[in-house]
Parts: sequence; C-alpha cells; structure tokens
Amino acid sequence: MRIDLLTIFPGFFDGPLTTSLVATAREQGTLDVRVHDLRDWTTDRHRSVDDAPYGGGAGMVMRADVLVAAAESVWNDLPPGEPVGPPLHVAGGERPRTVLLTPRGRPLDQALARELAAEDRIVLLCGRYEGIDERVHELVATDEVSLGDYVLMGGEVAAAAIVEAVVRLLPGVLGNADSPVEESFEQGLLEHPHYTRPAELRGHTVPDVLRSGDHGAVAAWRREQALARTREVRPDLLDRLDDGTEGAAGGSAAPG
Ligand code: 97T
Repeated sequence: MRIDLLTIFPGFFDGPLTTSLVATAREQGTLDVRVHDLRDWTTDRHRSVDDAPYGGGAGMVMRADVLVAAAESVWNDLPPGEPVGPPLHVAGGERPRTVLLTPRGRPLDQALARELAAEDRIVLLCGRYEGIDERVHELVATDEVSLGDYVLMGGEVAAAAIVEAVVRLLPGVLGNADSPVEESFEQGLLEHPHYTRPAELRGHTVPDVLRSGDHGAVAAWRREQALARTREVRPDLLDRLDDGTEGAAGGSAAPG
C-alpha cells in the first residue's frame, strides 16, 4: 500500500514513520509512505499556505490553490511545479481516497481503518490554521475524518493515528496470524484484562482461572470481563454488538 502525507510540518512524521511496525512494514516493502511539504506548491516569495478570510474575521484560512495543486501533483505522481490542471486531472480517472483531517469529519473507528487498509493507496491531507478554504472540501477531499470531539492544532496527529490504525491491518504486518481480529474493537468490545508474571505483585494477584489450565473457563472469564468493562466504560459499543451475546449474558446497555 502507498500512503502520501501532505503537511506543512514534514518533520513531524520522522518519529511515527521510523518506529515499530510502521518501520518494519516499510522495510518489508508492504508500505510505501511519502511525506510532502505543502510549501513546495507555493508560488509566492513568502511560501504562504494561508491567507486572510473573505468576509473578514480573526484567524487565517488555508489556501485552496496551494492544496489543490499539491493534491493534483501527488495523485498524478508529478513533482511540484509541473502543471496538471485545469480541469482537475487524475491519472486513471478516479481520485484515490483523499482524507482531509478535520474536526468536522467522520470519527475514525476500526471500520474506517479497515476500509482504508483495503485501498491500494490513500492520501492524507493535514490542515492547520482556523480553517480550510471550502473548495478543498469540494475539489480535493473524498473523505473527511476526525479523531474525536476535541480540538487539535493541526491534522498531523490525526494522520499519524490513521497510519498506525491502517498499517497494522496490512497483510503480513502483524506477526501473529490470529491478530488483529482478536484485538479490542474488532470484536466490538473493549479488551479483557491481561496479566503476565509475577503471579503476585505487592499484594495484587493474578485471577486463579488464568492459572487453572482450563481453556474453556479462561475464554468464558475473558468474555465476561470484556463485557463488564465495556458496559461500565463504553455502553454505546454494546448497542452496536450484532451477535446478541450481551442479551444472552443478561446485561443491559443502559447505564446504572
Ligand atoms: O482540531 C483539528 C484541527 C486541524 C485538523 C484536525 C483536527 C482534529 O482532528 N480530529 C479532531 C480534531
């Protein structure tokens, strides 16, 4: 899979792209990531990516001309400065999934991560400033994605989160063939508690069932724990469970 990142802070991604499984996926050739500096598509002396808002008001707006030119180059695998449009042109006719990170987007979840991981390539566009010229939404973004209901200073952290969520789903990236299906959220539940040695730590012991050798009892205990934890912290997830287990277990998704 190929991932193109468009940002005014290319250095931000140095860590996330050279760490852990993302680094391994790149070394394996499973993942081809390219980071692009949006300022490479500016045409003025100051390399401005923002400007004052039409209609007035505080704060700056990210320029559509720069972002459209950048996206078009990246879609068509052309260097900055190489003219492409108008009209908006894409090799092969269809834009690759181009995700604009924005607080007004669809909240990132495991279903969206799976969707994006199924693509040959995706483009992640990191906005900054108080807003983005609406024509970027119209002309560039095929998807708008948010990390959640809080405000960041820009889209970079959200883009890095998408890279992690997507890359771990690529075939051959996780060592264990059973993963990632076992993981939290893939089952629609939070994960059960985990323990490793020592069996006792400062008076806190490992539940006996986990040391019993009874695999059936262990599986039942883990399921119960996952359900109880989900009911406590994320009852909204239980409403979406499709296998009916919660009903059969006698629990309620309602708080209290
Ligand atoms: O708050 C933001 C500012 C710019 C780009 C993205 C965000 C954001 O993404 N998820 C939550 C907030």
